[in-house]
Amino acid sequence: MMKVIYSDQHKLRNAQFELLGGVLVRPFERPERIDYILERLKERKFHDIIPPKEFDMTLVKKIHKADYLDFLENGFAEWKAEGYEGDMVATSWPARRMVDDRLPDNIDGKVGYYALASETMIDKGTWQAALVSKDVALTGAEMIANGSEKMVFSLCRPPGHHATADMFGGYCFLNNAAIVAQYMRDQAAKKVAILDIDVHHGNGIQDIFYERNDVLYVSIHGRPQDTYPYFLGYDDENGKGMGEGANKNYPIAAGGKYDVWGQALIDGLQTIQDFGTEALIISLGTDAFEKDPIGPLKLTSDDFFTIGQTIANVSLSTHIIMEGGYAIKEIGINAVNFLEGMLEKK
Ligand code: SP5
Ligand code: ZN
Repeated sequence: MMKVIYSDQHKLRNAQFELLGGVLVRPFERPERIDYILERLKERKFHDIIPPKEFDMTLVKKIHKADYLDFLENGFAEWKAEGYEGDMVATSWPARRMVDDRLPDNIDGKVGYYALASETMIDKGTWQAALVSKDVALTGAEMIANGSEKMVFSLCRPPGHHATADMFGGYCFLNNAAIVAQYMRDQAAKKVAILDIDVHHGNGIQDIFYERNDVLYVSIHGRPQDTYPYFLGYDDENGKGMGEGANKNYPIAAGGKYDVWGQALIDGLQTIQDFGTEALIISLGTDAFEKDPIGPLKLTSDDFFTIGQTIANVSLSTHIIMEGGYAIKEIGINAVNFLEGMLEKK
């Protein structure tokens, strides 16, 4: 049975609010998401659930900038020292034609400098939870790299794919999939591919690897015209310089079902095979599900099984990393359907 890596320290991140439609609501990305997935894993006999090892910051520093990491570690204390009562949130950005490369001294300025969106607030435990989430990811990567496992599931929370080298947002702080891709490059594989099936485009992963030809990024997502993060994820973004051809986006119009989504998957998997991929990383979001409260696409629970099966057919060593998914009642069913599909080739 596939091994699962999990730590209950994800609960340290428990922000009070998210900004949605002008209202402060309970965050969609909440601790209970993981409880539902764990419950379903146990129900479906995924009993091999192991804690993460601790990894130092060497790999994280290859993906993220030092000043950004310093902000994630110390920003919240500075925010509190300013006298603010709530969680840390950006309200002001270096918008078009402002200076975007000078870090202000003031904490409001700093959080605006490092934020890519304002829905995501940072609370007291966010940094610790993000560090452990990265450990959950790297523990899985180590098992794949040393050959002891061919497939593992890192039950990461918080997610990572929106985080860039120096920006947080979209509920993401450290880019788990990117950190794992770098680890696989250093330890085990010349060519690594990340297939991102979260309904949101993984702008962070794309940005981090955009000019590299050793890590292919393939994403199937709600098109930017309709869907967060709105400002990246078009189909003409193919990579730059050395990275030309190592980025592939499949934007899908709101309302899209598996008939269109599955075609993108077939094409994306061909791209992954043509790349000469030696290790595959899946950014698993289940928010393309039809009942997801913030996703515009219409996949069914059965579709997640089919997706897993279809990916399994390419027979690559595969590390599955949890990203988004906010239909809480069905998140376990959808995530585990995917895993079970991965275990059952067509
Ligand atoms: C990891 C991940 O899935 N992050 C997603 C972050 C999305 N945050 C912004 C949500 C905006 C929702 N707009 C939904 C409109 C529903 N009517
Ligand atoms: Zn998402």
